[in-house]
Order: sequence, then structure tokens, then C-alpha cells
Amino acid sequence: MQFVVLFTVGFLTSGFSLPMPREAGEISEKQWKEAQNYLNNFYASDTEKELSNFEDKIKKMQRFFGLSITGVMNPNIMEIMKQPRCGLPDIAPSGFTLFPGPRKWTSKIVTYRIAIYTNQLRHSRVDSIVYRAFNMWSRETTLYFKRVPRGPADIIIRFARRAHGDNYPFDGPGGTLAHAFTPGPDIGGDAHFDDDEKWTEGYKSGINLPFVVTHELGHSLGLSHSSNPNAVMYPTYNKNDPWDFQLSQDDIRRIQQLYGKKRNVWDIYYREENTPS
Ligand code: TQI
Ligand code: CA
Ligand code: ZN
Ligand code: ZN
Repeated sequence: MQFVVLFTVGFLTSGFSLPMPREAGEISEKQWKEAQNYLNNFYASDTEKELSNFEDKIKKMQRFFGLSITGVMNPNIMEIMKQPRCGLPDIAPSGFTLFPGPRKWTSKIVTYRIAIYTNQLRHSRVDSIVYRAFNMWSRETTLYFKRVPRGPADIIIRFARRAHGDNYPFDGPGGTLAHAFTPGPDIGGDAHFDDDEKWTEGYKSGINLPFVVTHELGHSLGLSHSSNPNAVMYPTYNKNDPWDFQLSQDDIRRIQQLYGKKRNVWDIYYREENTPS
């Protein structure tokens, strides 16, 4: 819902020529409009009066991406805007929560089901990609993931095109690649993938499904975006080697903050040896 509203706002304001700090040259009128749209979509504040404050939004964006905070457009920030990215804002307007209560799973065992597959890859490949993505997160935390073949599950995974029953229709090839809901009942935790994208697994052109699944499951577990460019949860698909990736220290620290660390067998042994009874 939030996404839809912000998009509309972006569209409405795109017609106006609002004053915006801008470095001379380099940036065309068209790029300029696109930049205004981008900022309205991803950095809109919740109050209307602030909609015109582009300098603030550029600053917010520069802060988020760890650039120097000038409040002025430059090629660096244009470059980030051009990268494929997520459809939801980096800075959520305050007062909006999809689900009340804690935004994390409360059970140590989280179930998942792959409800609808893509025809672009063999089902067994998708099973394996999803399994490996869950494993990356599970390895670092106390969570266990259990696949269920049918019936209810905490995280339901499916491929879909265009409108698919939530309020966030996909947009055809390009643009949004996928989305996921934060932990909660019903649609909470579910992850949807745009089947109009060209999904691949390895060194081929197209979008790397293992990477995007790992990123989406991060959202399904309650992670928001990271401003660390090495993180899987960084909000752009800019990785040079998306087929050969691992969770970054930043991802690991953030997931452990939510769910705690997995104690390995040596820790437990050590503790038992050293706990006076
Ligand atoms: N989709 C966004 C994303 O997953 C939409 C989204 C879902 C979102 N939950 C969110 C945004 C919570 C903010 C907060 O980020 S996307 C990438 C990346 C997308 C983008 O299609 O733009 C990946 C999906 F990072 F590469 F740009 C997956 Cl990996
Ligand atoms: Ca798309
Ligand atoms: Zn959806
Ligand atoms: Zn994301």
C-alpha cells in the first residue's frame, strides 16, 4: 500500500519543475525528471509539505549510501539511481507498519513452501537455490528452516507476473525484480519473484536468482536494507560477481542481532566443562 501511494506521489510531482540544487552541466532535463522521481519514490517524507525539499532527500540518500553529504546532485548519485533496485523506500515514512508487534519470527523453526515455480529453470534447480539461500541465513543464527510440500507455511515463495493478488503488482521486464514481506501472519514473510525477469543461476546474462532469493529471504526474516555496499541487503543489484557471493559481516551481524548466534558444539562443550555445578 505504502509503495503504491509513494509511486503516485512521485508521478504527481514529476510534472512540476521544482527548484533543486544541481551542478552545472552533465545532467539533462530528462535525467533531472528521473532523479526527482527517484527521490520522491524512495526518499519521500510522510508529510506533504516536505515533498518539495529535494536537497533534504538528496542528503538522506547520500547518507544512506555513505556518500559525502552535499545535498547536490552529482554523477555518483546518478549512477546509483540507474542501478536496478527495489520498489520500496530506503527510509520508510514514519507511522507505517504492515504488521503490529515484533518484526521477527518468534519460533526457532520457520516453515517454507515453494508454491509456484518459474518455467525458466528446472524445479529441482529452484528447490536447490532456495535451500542454499535459507542455509546461508540459518548457518549464522539459531533459526531452522523446514520445507513443507503442501498446506500452510510461514514463508510462501512464488513466481508471478503483473498483478498477483497483493497490492504490489509487478511491472514487466526490468524495474522491480521481487519483493518480500516482513515476518507476520498470512502474507507476512512471503516472497514473490517477477517471472517477467530473465532468471539465471550462473555466468549467464540475466538476473542471478540465488542472489535475489538470498536478499528477499533477508527481508522475509525481518532485515531491512543495509547501507554497506558489500552487504547482500544493500539495495542495488550492482554486484560484479553475483554468482559468487557470501553474506557480508554486516549481514551476519544484523541477522544475529535479530535472532542470536548459533552456538556450535565446541562452545557448548566448553561451557559445560567450565560451568560449576
Ligand atoms: N525489490 C525490493 C527489494 O527487495 C522491494 C522490497 C521488498 C523492499 N521488501 C523491501 C524495499 C523492504 C525496501 C524495504 O529490495 S527489487 C534487489 C537489489 C530487488 C532489488 O526488485 O528492487 C534485490 C530485489 F538489491 F539487487 F537491488 C532483490 Cl537483490
Ligand atoms: Ca519487473
Ligand atoms: Zn507480491
Ligand atoms: Zn530489498
